[in-house]
Amino acid sequence: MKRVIKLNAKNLSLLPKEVAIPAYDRSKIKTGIVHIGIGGFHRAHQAFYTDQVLHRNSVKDWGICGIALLAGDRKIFDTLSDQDGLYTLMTTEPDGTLTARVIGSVVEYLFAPDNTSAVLGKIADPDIKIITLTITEGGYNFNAATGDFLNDEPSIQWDLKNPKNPKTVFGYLTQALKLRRDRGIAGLTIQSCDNIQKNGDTTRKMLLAYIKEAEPGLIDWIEKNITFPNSMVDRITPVTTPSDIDNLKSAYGIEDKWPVVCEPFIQWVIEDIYTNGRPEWEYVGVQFVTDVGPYERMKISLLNAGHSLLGLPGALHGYSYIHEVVHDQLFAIFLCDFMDKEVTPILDEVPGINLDAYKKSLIERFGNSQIKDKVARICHQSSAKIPKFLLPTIMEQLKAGGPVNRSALVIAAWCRYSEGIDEVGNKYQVDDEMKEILQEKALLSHKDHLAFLRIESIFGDLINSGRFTDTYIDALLSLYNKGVINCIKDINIK
Ligand code: CS2
Repeated sequence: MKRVIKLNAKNLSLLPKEVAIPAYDRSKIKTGIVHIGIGGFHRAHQAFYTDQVLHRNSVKDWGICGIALLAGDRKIFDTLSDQDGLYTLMTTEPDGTLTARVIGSVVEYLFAPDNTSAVLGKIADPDIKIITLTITEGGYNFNAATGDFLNDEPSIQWDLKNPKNPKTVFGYLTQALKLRRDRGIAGLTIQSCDNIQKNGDTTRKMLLAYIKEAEPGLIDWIEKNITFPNSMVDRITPVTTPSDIDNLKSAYGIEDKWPVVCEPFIQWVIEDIYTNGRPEWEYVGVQFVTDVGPYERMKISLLNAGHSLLGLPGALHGYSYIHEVVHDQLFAIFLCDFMDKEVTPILDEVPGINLDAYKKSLIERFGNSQIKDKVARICHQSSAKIPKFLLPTIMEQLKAGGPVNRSALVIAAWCRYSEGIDEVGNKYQVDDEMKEILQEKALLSHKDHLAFLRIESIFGDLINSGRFTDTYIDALLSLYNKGVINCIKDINIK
């Protein structure tokens, strides 16, 4: 039986040699970045890149303070507190080779619901030069169809009425930036790391829309002192399971309450418009470019939409994992045809990227059976994802007169999925902010076939495209009558 060592700063030197540990003195690292939304993805991606930067001699200014913003985030805060901010990143190659590395870049952590003033003080601290965000696609709080900020959301209304005691990222940023301005502290960079096209522009637009209501006098200062780079982020990071925790213990003797599991692949492409300095991430593989647009579009419309294309129909068929779906030849062909025929024609050239090789690599990445990415993770919050991942492709293809039948089948599968029961008869929870309306309209769709598409805050005026609604109704009726496998077989021979 292996000796088991609890992960914390004091025990680092006791860990087995094959596990890389921070080789820098963490006590000398100053916090320069505040990250809001310290979940698995941030810990697999930005914190990993930053950990590598901190290994470079003389870099001391770019430690991360991780903010757990929501009441439900207490567990990650407790884990980080218990482990001195340390956690293990477990990367698994398709052949099963596991690499474990302890990441040290998260040097501070705060739980916002218990410590609002500390969070505001931290963001206003002159040492903080960058605020990064992973607040999920839904966290930007806009109407998918119009792009307008949703002022009526109860949490936004709360923040408007209780500015000193905010709950949302918008309320926090507004108060903290006001402190910075009032204290004469320099501006900073606010950087979204979520899967939204033009994620920086979107963050700026939504924050300014909130500030217009909450603190209009601050707008001018923000415009002059804050930049919002766009970026494309990529690394498949499944939800950590109890068996991942056990594997880490049995393979390396490390007791870590919340390690992160991810694929080997990683990519980050960023628009280089920082207003107050940044880490030299380019030395550890990050790409800085002047126009991120083509990279974002490529990634979101191929990888993220590709995930939904496997996830929603795959779940209906009763699959549990993404690799199982893509190992099914029928689904693999369906995905390849979607990428080639519906997405590729609307993509711009992406500098330095061979699209054929990129698409091939996606099939391999989705097929990595070692990372055990659940279809449930992909289907979760589809109402926040589909409008960003798939609807832009549909709208462009409708404009261009191009094919939309594979995309329409994905939307029809989403409708059918929202009933909460798969084709094998298994019931599941539809885990979505909009689940009531999704479920209601999905059930109604058996009689009124366009009911689901009439959810305007998701689909906008898509309902007015006769070409789309005809294709969609065909797909939905075929799903009801023949099941998902036969629909995919039919579409694959077209
Ligand atoms: C996934 C993403 O949530 C989803 O539906 O497509 O989390 C995806 O795994 C990441 O964006 C990969 O970079």
